[in-house]
Amino acid sequence: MNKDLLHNFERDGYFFPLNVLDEQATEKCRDHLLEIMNSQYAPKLGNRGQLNNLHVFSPYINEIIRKPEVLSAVETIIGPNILVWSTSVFLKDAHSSSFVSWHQDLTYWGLSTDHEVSVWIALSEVNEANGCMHFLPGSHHLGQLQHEDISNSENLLTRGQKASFKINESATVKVELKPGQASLHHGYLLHGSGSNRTSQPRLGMVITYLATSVCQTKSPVDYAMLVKGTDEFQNFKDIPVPTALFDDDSMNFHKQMQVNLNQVLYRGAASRESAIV
Ligand SMILES: O=C(O)CCC(=O)C(=O)O
Repeated sequence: MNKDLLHNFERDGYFFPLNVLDEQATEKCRDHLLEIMNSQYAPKLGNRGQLNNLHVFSPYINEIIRKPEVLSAVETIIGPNILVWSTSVFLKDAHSSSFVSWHQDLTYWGLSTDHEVSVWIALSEVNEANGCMHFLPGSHHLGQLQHEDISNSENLLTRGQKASFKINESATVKVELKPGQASLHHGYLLHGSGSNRTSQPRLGMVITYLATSVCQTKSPVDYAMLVKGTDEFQNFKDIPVPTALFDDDSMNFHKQMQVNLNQVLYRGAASRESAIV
């Protein structure tokens, strides 16, 4: 299985479906995310459609990012020494016109290399009708493409960034997933997603894993959490493992990380409209 995973990932820039959470864990994770989204802390964590770095203050999400089923797949792609750089929850409410423009993740992340992989876990049914992701197979081989920032309040991306590349829709792949299944994608893979035309919310959480050799080039400091192996490079400041949901220390740490991340993500942007402060 892992041989196929690596072969397909290198050829196409993605792999799915990967079964990572059973029914009980999926339900628990979804309920936990809803609890966070409906809490008094939600406005500090991002926008309604995208909440960031929940693993920093949630012991339960911290367990999810270490699931052996996930780490084994990640190890196949980036090797045994693994950091978590970020987590983001993407919610599309029922009948929501939120979308994600076609983009490559690595465009504004400031990371030194593409020794990374993002694992997107479905916490609801995810299909064409409710706005699943679409991938352009093989587009990771194009390397870094030019992007422009397009202001649109329905776009869930930080800067509204869109790749300046003509997408041949007929060559794209729909990433339809069952709850508890995941897709993996490369940081240069062109991807995007459309609106939710159904009466149920679409929910997913993406975890970005880095090889420990990667470093941040756009800021003197950046943060990550070691989840497997050893970190002989120490390129990132270590994120402490949270012990209680929303405790003051981890919420302060989250804030500090967010301020730093905004500086990286919005470098050179004309506007910081959607920056989280
Ligand atoms: O959830 C979505 O529709 C898009 C997520 C995305 O762009 C990503 O995980 O890189």
